[in-house]
Amino acid sequence: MAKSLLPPHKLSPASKAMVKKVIDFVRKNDNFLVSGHVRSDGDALGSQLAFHHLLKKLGKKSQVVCDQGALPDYRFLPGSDKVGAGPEDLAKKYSAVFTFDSGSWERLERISAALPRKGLTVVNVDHHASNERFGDLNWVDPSFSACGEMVWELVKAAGVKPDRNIATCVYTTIVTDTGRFSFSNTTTETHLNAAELLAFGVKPGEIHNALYRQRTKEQLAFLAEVLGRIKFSEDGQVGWIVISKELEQKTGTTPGDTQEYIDHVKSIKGVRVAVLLKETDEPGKVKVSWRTNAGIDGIALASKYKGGGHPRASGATFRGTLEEAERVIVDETIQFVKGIPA
Ligand SMILES: [Mn+2]
Repeated sequence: MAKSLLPPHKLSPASKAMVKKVIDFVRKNDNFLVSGHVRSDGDALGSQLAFHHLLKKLGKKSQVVCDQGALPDYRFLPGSDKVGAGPEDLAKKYSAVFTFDSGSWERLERISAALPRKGLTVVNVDHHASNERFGDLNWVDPSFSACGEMVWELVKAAGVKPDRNIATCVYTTIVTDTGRFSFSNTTTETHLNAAELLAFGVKPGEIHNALYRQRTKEQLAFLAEVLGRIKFSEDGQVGWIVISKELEQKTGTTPGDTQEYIDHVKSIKGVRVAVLLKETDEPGKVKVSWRTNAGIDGIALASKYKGGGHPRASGATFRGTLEEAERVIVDETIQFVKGIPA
């Protein structure tokens, strides 16, 4: 038989050992809370649901609860209709908590705030380089393009037969976290995993339509407003947008997932760092995101504000007004970029 031209999967020895540890842990316990970072995105929610489906196959009980629940964009995911949205949805007792795609315990926000961390066994599964290793078991591997790929490793190692539900959830994690296979985290491994998932009934076109072709006219009008407000540093190397509550009122819509806006800024020729500043519902709290070119460490920019993420995509919370945030963050970013040769 001809030798396969496909490269083999690569999994680090450390991750291989963690997969085994996590599966052993699952087998020894019974009732799990499955959670992820606040306002769970495609990767966080897809990971939680894929893992929930895996647990079901293993005969285990689990409940998925994340702060703000299943956001409208991801309600096509199998199982999303049963996702809890806050502390009021938590059951009384769990033998363990699994967190996915969350760099810190606090990023579960109202969920972690409502749970007694000390009395709970926490398993932390994540691919953020800035992860704080807050779990009793920590499987952190930034080489994965999506946290969902880590769940896929667990599925394969657990010896269950993957089904379309699991495959759809995992595929969604990859599509969303790689920017539809376009970001620098897209690897051979990413495509090998995607190919495997297709073999279990994933329909890429259907997932793409569910994720990117369900927009309302109001959302597009909002995007138009945002695009009209992009600002640039003098040398054009830093581009940014500010999303205020006032803009939401003016357009009568909410921005939803803001990843797209910042990606538009980053798509402009010459822009080495894109910044997004978004007023939150909490006064004095501004959400900041960065997207950077290779060689510019977004985690370094975010860590000053106790944020984190990935080198090319990071975020933090700024305490102050939106105007202060714009002045301070943009200036710091411009200074930071100046020090790094293109
Ligand atoms: Mn992720």
